[in-house]
Amino acid sequence: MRILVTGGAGFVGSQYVRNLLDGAYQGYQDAEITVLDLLTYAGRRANLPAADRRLTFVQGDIGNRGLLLDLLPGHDAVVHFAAESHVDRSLQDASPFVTTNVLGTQTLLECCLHVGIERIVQVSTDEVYGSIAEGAWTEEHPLLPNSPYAASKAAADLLARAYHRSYGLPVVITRCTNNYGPYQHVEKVIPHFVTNLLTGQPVPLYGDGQNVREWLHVADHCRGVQLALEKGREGEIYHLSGGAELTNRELTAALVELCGASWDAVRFVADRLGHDQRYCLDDGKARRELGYAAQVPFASGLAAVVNWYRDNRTWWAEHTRGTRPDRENVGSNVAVPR
Ligand code: NAD
Ligand code: TDX
Repeated sequence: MRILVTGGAGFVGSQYVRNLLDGAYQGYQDAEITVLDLLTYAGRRANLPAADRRLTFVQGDIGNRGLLLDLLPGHDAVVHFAAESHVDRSLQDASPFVTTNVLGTQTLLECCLHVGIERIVQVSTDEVYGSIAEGAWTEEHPLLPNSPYAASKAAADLLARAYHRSYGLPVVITRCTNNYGPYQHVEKVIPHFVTNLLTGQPVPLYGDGQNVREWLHVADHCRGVQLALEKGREGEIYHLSGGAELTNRELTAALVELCGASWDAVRFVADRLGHDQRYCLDDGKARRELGYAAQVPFASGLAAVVNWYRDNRTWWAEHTRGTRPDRENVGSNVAVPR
């Protein structure tokens, strides 16, 4: 079995690759893995083992057709994580999101078709549905994305679906709720708040802090992606949810406590543009068809993640330089229209 993993040096992709190499997925212990990753600001080679005979690392762009046509032959499956992934950045400049998430995904799908790849997983997000005041989305809900990031992921999903319907490309789409875990870039809310709180800096809570997110441990997400790879029906969409719903205010209070900090560190700042109020997925289909169930309890999972950041300061010290607002500018990552 040979698997090509795009974006395998990022937060979720590297967890998936580490789990594959650790033997977490029965029957895949000997899988050969090719990671294709551009190593943007978000990806780091050091997120993966330095040397493993089963792992080949290629630095390159999913939008590079020539490279893909060289690399893909001989692979049985492609798991597609590569993306521009941060909503605030998409509000500042949407073009890299269209280039990578839309055009890059289309190039990848086209090349998979050309080469005859037998299995593709398109990793997507709950954000494609927009915002839901109550209840939970099923896979049939219309796509109503609100940020340029979410719109670019929705476009990628629709292209994947179209390549299945038009050409029979064997692709399965997964959509999951907010991930948390180790190796997440400090631009995202949990690492941002934890690293600020651990260093005595304020944390910027957008708007009134009442927006709700449903949290999923990254290892559970990756288990779901693997199940979709193994058992998902071609052309189908599967939701992977975590079940831990919190307002951002509740999340912040938990992080303040876990970091041994004080609520005085919390600053309410201008809201994110088009800020989605709430996301929530119904994952009944993945439970029934794939046997999916999130396993990591949120409270212990979150505490372990805080400890990971506490113990891995050199990892995030590098990230924080130049990639997030400094102390004086807390809240300046709230995008303003150009
Ligand atoms: P990330 O930003 O941490 O990692 C993205 C990786 O893709 C990086 O290693 C980056 O170098 C690479 N990359 C970017 N552009 C590329 C290109 N053109 N060619 C090759 N590689 C490129 O993102 P993440 O949080 O790990 O998210 C991974 C996937 O999971 C994304 O598709 C995202 O939409 C999806 N997702 C993430 C979450 C979450 O909470 N993190 C939730 C739902 C869905
Ligand atoms: O500084 C902050 N302050 C704040 O209040 C940041 C960075 C975020 N927030 C709020 C905005 C959101 O309501 O916290 C919530 C989570 O924000 P992000 O970490 O930016 O995640 P989100 O926008 O919900 O998107 C995430 O989940 C779905 C990932 O970044 C996406 O890649 C994924 O598709």
